[in-house]
Amino acid sequence: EFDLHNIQGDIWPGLTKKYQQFFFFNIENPADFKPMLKDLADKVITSSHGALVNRAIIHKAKAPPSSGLNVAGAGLNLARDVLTAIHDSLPPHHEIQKAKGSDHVSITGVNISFTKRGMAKLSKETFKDDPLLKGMFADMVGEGRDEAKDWIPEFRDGSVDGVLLVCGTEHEVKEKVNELAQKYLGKKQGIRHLLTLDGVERSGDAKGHEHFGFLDGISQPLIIGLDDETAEKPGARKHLTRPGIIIFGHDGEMDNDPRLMHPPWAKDGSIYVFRKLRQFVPEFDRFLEKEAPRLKFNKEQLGARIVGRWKSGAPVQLHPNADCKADAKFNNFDYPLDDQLNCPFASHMRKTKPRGIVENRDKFDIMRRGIPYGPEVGPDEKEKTKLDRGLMFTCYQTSLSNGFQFIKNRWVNPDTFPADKTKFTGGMNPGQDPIIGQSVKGAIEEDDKVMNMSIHDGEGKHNKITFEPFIQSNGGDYFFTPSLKLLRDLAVA
Ligand code: N7H
Repeated sequence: EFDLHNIQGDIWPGLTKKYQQFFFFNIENPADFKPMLKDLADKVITSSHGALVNRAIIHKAKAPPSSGLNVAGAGLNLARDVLTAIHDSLPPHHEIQKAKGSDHVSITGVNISFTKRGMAKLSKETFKDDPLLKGMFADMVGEGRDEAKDWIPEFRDGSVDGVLLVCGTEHEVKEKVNELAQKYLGKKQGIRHLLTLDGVERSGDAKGHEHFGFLDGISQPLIIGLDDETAEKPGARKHLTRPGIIIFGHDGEMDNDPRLMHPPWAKDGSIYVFRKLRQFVPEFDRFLEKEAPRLKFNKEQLGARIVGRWKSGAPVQLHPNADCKADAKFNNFDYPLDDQLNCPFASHMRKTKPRGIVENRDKFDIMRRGIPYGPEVGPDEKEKTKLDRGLMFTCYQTSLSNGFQFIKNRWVNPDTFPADKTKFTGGMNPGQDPIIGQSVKGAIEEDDKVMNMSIHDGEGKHNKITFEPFIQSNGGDYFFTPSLKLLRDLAVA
């Protein structure tokens, strides 16, 4: 059912990224650029299949030889059919061993996506998906929560037509981007380079953790038919996602939003959100320190309630008092309908996926593929942020109006969501998401200015916290990520 050679690998299973460059470009001369799309598809772009093989090789390069060619060990639990297909196409064992022997396993992953303007230049009408047509600037700045002055100029002026993603280690990525910029994305090929942004995984104990200190990338949709649905023990897996919620042309897409019938050429593509979110880390830490005693919590307990997981990743719903490292990646749980004793209704995770209250469980799912950026907090940043750090937030879905945009506009920002909970929140509304919630700048209504969240304190009594946003949006855009077949077709269109 799935053509793993046709889907770009960052959509699923995700490109392996210690370091990532986002190369944003403008298509000045479409006629010169179009023929490049075939070469890119044939020689450069990493498909789902390619990404799986890369993972197996990278993982194998680290694992002891005795572990054999076990792809399942490469941090993925794959559906049986996918596993068989991958095993059959892996390089022979001795080649992998050779790669392991050399001190440099050079494996990069490369993907490409286009804005609606880029797609129009490549002669494809875009979708009827309103946010995609609007672009992120009109969508987010228009709404009054993002401020134009904080946006990177290149995202403001509507000149971004596409983005090339290159993932790997820092050295490999930089070399690869230079090479590709010359061969396929240079002046000669009708391309004007606009801007490069770098993401970098944190290292040491902070590996896999975003800058506030929390392990990320745990609660990802498991895609029916691609991921192993029985992977998470104990108990049946609660949160499965139909493939069409994330990838066009598959089961679930039509229910996703029947008004947005996709054109057949979209099959195996997805909609990609890129958004640079600056994080104010010292401010977040000082806030936890200052507020925790008033709420009869320690700093870690309050942090866990704001995010929904402890820094290790263990869900606070299951472990309200102390971290539990054994459950660091546990994801098979729901929230009770009518209490927030362990986990506030408005905590980041509960806002962005209100497990338990949404009838259609997978409809609003997104596949997050972000990467942190910027340096660690320095000694002269005890109180206030001086340097630029945060998250290059990215995600995939087949409907922005059910995915990213819906989550932000209907769940994260309105303090009234989830509805009808005032009986359990001391009469106040549940509040805004304290991690990514944004107020309306210059708002007249009090409700749009103040950010607050209802919380039950360490003695189980209702309380409230009030905060300033801990993030700032520097902008981004909405993109379409085509299948490899479509790239080849566009080359001759
Ligand atoms: Fe969030 N954080 O560190 O606090 N996020 N997020 N996010 N987020 C999650 O379970 C974070 C952002 C979602 O399925 C975790 O994988 C930060 C945006 C969703 O239960 C942590 C930023 C949007 C989930 C963070 C940020 C989302 C989720 C727990 C920005 C969408 C899964 C780790 C700087 C609009 C919920 C995990 C579920 C989890 C953090 C942004 C959405 C630690 C710092 C913009 C859907």
